[in-house]
Amino acid sequence: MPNNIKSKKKAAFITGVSGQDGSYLAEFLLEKGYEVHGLVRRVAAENQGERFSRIDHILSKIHLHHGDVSDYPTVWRLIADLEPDEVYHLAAQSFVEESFKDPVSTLRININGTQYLLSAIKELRPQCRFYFAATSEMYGRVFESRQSEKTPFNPVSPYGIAKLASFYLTRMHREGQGLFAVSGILFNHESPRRSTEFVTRKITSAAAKIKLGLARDLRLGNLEAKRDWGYAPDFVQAMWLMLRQKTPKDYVIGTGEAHTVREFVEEAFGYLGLDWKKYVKTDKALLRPAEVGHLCANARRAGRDLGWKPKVGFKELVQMMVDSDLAAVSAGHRK
Ligand code: GDR
Repeated sequence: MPNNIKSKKKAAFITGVSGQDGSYLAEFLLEKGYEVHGLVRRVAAENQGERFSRIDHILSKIHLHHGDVSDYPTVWRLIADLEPDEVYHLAAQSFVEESFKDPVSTLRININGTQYLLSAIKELRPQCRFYFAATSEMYGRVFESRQSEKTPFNPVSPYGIAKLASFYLTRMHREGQGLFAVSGILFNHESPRRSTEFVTRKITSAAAKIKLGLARDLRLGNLEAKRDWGYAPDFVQAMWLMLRQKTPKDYVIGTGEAHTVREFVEEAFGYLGLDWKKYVKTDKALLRPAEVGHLCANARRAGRDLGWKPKVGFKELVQMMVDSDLAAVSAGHRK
């Protein structure tokens, strides 16, 4: 298309498009008729096979841009060139455990990128709507058993602290600079596309391997941590709905049902007819220096304003992930 003829489609720009949420969001926006642009790190571009596995099937339909969200000239140029109508800022160092090992990179990536995007939007494209991927990890050692938009924050990891800084930067640009900039405070959300460093997929992929005789045990850290686990595709719909509102606001997104890691294990192994106690071993090396013990969403505001509610519940989610891993492991083993 010649440069001077602009597509009439709405343009969305997703940072972190090759991740779990980015891939589901890109699919969702394509279905809604958007022109979808995604930012991927150069390292991701170099290992295309594995890193693009989640977006392989839509690569011909989306526009990929290579660069780093913590590089200001790249961010500036992309906002100037793409003139997006909506920006979904999902790119992050998203593994909480890693943030204890490398807090400096976590702070740099998870804070700077947000400020760069907001600055560029403010200068070049102030009508653009901005979504920031905030997190329940910001509640940390919780002050209430169910966390809503009104619950005070109390983060205990470098990851949670960095996300909270970005949450406030987003709010500052909304309240002080007049941008349509909102944060979704998303509780844990999983799927067969989750990477295996996170506990849910670590459990389902190990259970599948044990079932097929390809692994003997599974080492885990804290089994008593409670999380509110939802299904990622339900959550990306909420991101889009937040940008449809008349008044920009932050929203908590979660199912309102919490389970321990132990319950997740029981459900996954039980579904395969395995007694988890024979296979799961706890390993002190996997405990976190500071743990968030109990997270459970109060997503009433999202229900009321966005009409959002989760479609997939806990059991269905676990079983779907186990089924997917069982199929993948058997296919890989047959090759
Ligand atoms: P979380 O997800 O830290 O909640 O952040 P994760 O799956 O890593 O941990 C959940 C809970 O399980 C406990 N746990 C283990 N975790 C991992 N990864 N590996 C283990 O072996 C293990 N054993 C027990 C953890 O201690 C923790 O309590 C996720 C990420 O997606 C964030 O980016 C996101 O912001 C939040 O969810 C909402």
